[in-house]
Amino acid sequence: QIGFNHLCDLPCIKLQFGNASAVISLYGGQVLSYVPKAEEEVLWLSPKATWHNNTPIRGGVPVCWPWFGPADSRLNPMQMSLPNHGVVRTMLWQLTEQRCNNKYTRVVLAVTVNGLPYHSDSVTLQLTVTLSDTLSIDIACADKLLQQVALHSYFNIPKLEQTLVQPLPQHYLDKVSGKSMMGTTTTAEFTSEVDRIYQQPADDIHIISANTRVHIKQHGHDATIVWNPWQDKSRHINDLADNNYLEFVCVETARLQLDTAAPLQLNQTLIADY
Ligand code: TA6
Repeated sequence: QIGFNHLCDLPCIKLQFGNASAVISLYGGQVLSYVPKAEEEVLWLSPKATWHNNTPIRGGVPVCWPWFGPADSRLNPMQMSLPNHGVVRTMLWQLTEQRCNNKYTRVVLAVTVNGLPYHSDSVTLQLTVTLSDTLSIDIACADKLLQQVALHSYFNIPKLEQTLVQPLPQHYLDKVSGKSMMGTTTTAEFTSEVDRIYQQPADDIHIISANTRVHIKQHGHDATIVWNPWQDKSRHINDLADNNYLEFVCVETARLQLDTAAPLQLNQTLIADY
């Protein structure tokens, strides 16, 4: 089990369904833990994570909205200094609905954002977390403003050097070199820093590490991001301890295209096979 001692003052909701459980933080609207069976933690949470001083929680499933990474110039016309990955990671969300029956346990959280630099109205974003024999996370926004979204999931892995993410498109944008790349396989492996954006990936992706396998089903996405900071980058990240990079990979379900009129509706479902 992950230790929450360092986040003991964080307002959280715990979901239970049979032997499965999940923990969701109201700060960030962020799933922090998913245990499908006794003692098997699917998600990774940094032992140095904090939620004070406007810091996003490092780990679990952060919600990046309404931009991913630094804000695109269309989302930041005044060239203001804006936080990486949007504004809702450091906001307090409200619990708006809860439901429990013999098929699932579900909660709905919402956050209303005012004063985006390119949009004058207030906008509400809704997160639905459904725990059954899987963990399903839905993010939705009825407003048709320009927006990107990513579920920036951190997965707990037993052995980084034996971890594979597949299948992925061969073509990707490599954020480490800033170049567009054509790989030779449909698998991502981790032998140095990895920070890649894969466009138009499959709906089903697997993370295989030693004897564990997590199946990610995704909908409403147009990109998958795969990230591990490796040793050097980790040293510059305050809320990561030196060797923490060996314990996680991020595999993120995202909608990054701004030229779409479709309402925002993104889903990531996690199925663990341990
Ligand atoms: O999704 C990968 C990424 O955009 C990386 O470039 C890396 O910076 C990471 O997210 C973490 O960002 P954060 O703002 O949480 O430190």
